[in-house]
Amino acid sequence: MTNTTSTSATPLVGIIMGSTSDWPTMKEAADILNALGVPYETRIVSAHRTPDRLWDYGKTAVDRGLQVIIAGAGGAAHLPGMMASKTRVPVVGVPVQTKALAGVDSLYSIVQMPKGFPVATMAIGSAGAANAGLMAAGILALSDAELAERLDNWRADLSAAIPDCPE
Ligand code: RP5
Repeated sequence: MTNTTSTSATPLVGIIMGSTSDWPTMKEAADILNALGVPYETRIVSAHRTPDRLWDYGKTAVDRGLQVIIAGAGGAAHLPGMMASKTRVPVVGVPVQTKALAGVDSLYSIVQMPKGFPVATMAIGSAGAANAGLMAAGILALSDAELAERLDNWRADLSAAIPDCPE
């Protein structure tokens, strides 16, 4: 999982997470980017366990061509905010659901950033991770007409799949 890309193209999105235990959640973001043909990479980067890795990742993000960073973490979830402090690349934060506090701890750790260093914070858990993928795709689609069309089609397909009645 440390060097996954959806294509051989240079990654435009970095999906980072604090632990391998976050991957089942963060895979939802990867699945969306795969479906939309957006090149990405995945990395384990922990604010607490691998702080030097976090610093290096943030320091090199612009030069490596990353356009969006999706950062997921649970509990004392400092990864998205610390990454936002280290790079101007937009950071989308995903609060991973925890057992002890159901992810409210993760949400509060990510969402209340001080003025000057934003993190676009998604919903707790897998819906948030999928939406992070869609948010990243939407940002990239602003300057990529073909991706914009794929995203519009994805949204239309989702709408068309919603039934009129519950049964
Ligand atoms: C956080 O601690 C990770 O993002 C993960 O959500 C949580 C638990 O990590 P593990 O103990 O499962 O590795 O840093």
